[in-house]
Amino acid sequence: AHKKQEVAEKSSLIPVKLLEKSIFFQSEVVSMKSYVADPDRTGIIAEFKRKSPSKGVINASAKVEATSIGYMQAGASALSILTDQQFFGGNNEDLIQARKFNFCPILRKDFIIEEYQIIEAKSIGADCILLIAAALAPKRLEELANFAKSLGLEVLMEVHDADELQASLNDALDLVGVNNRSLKTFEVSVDTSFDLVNNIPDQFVKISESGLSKPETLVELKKAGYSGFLIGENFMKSSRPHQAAYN
Ligand code: IGP
Repeated sequence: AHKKQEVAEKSSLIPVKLLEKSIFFQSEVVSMKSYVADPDRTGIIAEFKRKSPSKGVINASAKVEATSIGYMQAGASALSILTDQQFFGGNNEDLIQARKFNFCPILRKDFIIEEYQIIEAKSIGADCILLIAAALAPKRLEELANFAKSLGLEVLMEVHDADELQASLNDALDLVGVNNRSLKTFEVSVDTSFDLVNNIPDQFVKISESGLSKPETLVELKKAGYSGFLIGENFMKSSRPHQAAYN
């Protein structure tokens, strides 16, 4: 409690005490791990993002309510909502809206580096947070993962290569995502997922992230051991993202 207080006092953000009063903070988390690993579901984590550093504006007019409901009706297992404003054009209100209209696991997609953001994630209705191995020292990543677990949230760790994976794996994680998009060149290669799958212990639910569009690729990834598929741009570039999700 002390630590949380310190974080809040350092910032000009909403005090932790208020965040903790949110109805979402008090509600039970929906398990991303079990929804994504459920063989009777598709494993697709459908993402809402308006723009990205690699593509610029993808869709400026899509509404988060219709899109998120449509994604779930089309058979997604879970939602990923960008809350980063600067690079992805998202905000916390998007996640709150998605939460109000859907009973399903929701991933808060953002660059999380401190405890405050994790408390905030829970207060806006997220069930799972993203921790990016490339952005955090392994010890710090584990500390943040344990903090998230202490609030009942699940944790998805994202890696780009075998070194990150080896350095940062820890028991507090629930899901491990392999990002097919290089952070440095923005180039996408699904081979990254195929190369790393056997380095991920089976206790973690395995997710392949980015650049996915073909059903055949998902079938191959599933055979290789992935249960989750994070798809954004391929849906969002359509004027009706949720209809794209049906195809
Ligand atoms: C989705 P795509 O290529 O389907 O739009 O990718 C998702 O993997 C991507 O948005 C993403 C991301 C991230 C965004 C993966 N890791 C970290 C922001 C931060």
